[in-house]
Amino acid sequence: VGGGVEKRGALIVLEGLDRSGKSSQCRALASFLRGRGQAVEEWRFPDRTTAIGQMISSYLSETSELDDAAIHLLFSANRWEKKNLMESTLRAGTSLVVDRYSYSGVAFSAAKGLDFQWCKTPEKGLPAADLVLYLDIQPEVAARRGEYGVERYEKVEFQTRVASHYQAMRDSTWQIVDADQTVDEVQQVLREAAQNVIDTCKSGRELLRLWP
Ligand code: Z5A
Ligand code: MG
Repeated sequence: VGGGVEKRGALIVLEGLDRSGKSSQCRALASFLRGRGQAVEEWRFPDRTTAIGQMISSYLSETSELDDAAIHLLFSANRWEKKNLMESTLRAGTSLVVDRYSYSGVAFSAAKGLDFQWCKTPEKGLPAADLVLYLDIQPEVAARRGEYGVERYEKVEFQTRVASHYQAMRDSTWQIVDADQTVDEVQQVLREAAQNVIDTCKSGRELLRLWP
């Protein structure tokens, strides 16, 4: 490093309302970038493979009840348990394409009525995304897509509140992408933005923390 800015992989996060297309776009983006010879891993939060992730999973499928603050902290803990691996992977030069992150954590819990600033606190110190690709869609449009309403939170009024909290977190790392286009059209936009930020991080960019 020696005074210079660190050369590393990029932390790229996909966010957006339920059924905005995050999971399908993440998969396509990661495989496109790998096909171009980039070192890329595809991650998602919640990471349901850990013990904490399994508690979250049973909460989301409504087989267990949890206090809103308690589930908020579990979602956050699920990111903290992956923090070291996230950082070492980035520092090894591998980029991460991540399906949901702290921004989901804050937007969803605040939409349930928890205090917005309180929701941000446990996320403080986690790596900040280099690029947040926000898949922008009207809740009514998302509701017409497959499987809406299966898990918790998927009501239109709730999604409208989620969208307003997402909006309050926008900063210069966010790119707003119109998600009411074909899968391929959305993917084109994501590819270009992702490639640009990967190039920037490859030539050197400080890894920042949430939330300055
Ligand atoms: N949550 C939280 O509260 N706190 C946290 O910290 C975190 C999460 C990390 C589960 O997340 C819940 O956890 C979530 C937030 C909360 N709330 N709920 N419910 P999840 O990531 O496991 O949610 P999911 O059920 O896997 O997916 P999703 O996010 O709701 O959907 P998506 O990934 O954005 O969309 P998709 O699966 O890619 O596509 C959905 C459907 O739309 C599918 O049928 C596609 O074929 C279709 N689709 C996709 N793109 C298009 C376009 N462009 N046109 C037409 N149709 C499309
Ligand atoms: Mg998804």
